[in-house]
Amino acid sequence: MLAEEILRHPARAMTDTQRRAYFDEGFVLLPSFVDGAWLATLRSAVARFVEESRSLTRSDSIYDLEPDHTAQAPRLRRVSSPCDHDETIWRFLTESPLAEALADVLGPDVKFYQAKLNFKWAKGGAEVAWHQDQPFFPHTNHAVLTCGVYLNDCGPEQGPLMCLPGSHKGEIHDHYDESGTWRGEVRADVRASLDVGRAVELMGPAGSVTMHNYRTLHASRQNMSDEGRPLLLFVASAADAMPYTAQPLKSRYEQSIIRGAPAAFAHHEPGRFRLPPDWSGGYSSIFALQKQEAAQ
Ligand SMILES: O=C(O)CCC(=O)C(=O)O
Repeated sequence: MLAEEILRHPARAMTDTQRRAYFDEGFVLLPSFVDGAWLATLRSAVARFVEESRSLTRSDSIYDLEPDHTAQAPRLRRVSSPCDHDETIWRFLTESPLAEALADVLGPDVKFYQAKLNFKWAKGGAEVAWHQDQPFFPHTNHAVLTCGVYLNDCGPEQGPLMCLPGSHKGEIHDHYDESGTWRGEVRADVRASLDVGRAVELMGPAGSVTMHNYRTLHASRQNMSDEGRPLLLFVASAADAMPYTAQPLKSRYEQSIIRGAPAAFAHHEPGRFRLPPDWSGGYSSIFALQKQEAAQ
């Protein structure tokens, strides 16, 4: 679905200014969007994941661990497909006002693609290098976005998500290096050409929501502060956007309709872009991919 068609539907949860900002800049921040009750529910789910992870000594298809993770001091980098492992997270996505906000920028028919929970622990939580999401999961049209829910307050020292305004209207960059190895980030020459001084840090109190289009260039710094930065991420699309490649983060909810109805027609936008590696066997996380750790 194209922006003009989406905007013809009345707003449900966002203001028209916020919807316009998403389409013009390629991202938007919804400060304090999630209410206290939902936030408490999500934090309980996160605490359960952290408890579960204590017994692990290596990453697996669900839990991606930082190298210094221990039972006494758990350091999870990511939980893949958290909705599949805690039903309160799926209920949050489908029953809270977040689903209405997704419809505001994706159109009335909204489809789930994937979910993950990125921790970015205090004192060293890993950085995420500049990248676009489209090269990871190209779709037939560009009505695809990632939305993030900050579960703690997030300021500049916690490594907030940063987006480059307008970059969703520019080039889709190669995320392979010169030798053809997947890097999961833009090449050094592209990185050097980015005007990162214009990047906007998306920060706010716990419960603030970020949304960025899958073509928007984004990154986040290491978290060297004393506070963790758990960020619950959902990727969703218009129902008529079809993925070209296999889903690396397996989920029983893949392609489930969150709002509205399934598409009767696929919508294609023209373009030629490189396909990601074959991840039909799955992968652990962007952190592991950018650091070139062995696939799990
Ligand atoms: O956690 C973050 O700061 C960014 C995550 C991200 O960009 C991703 O997982 O694709």
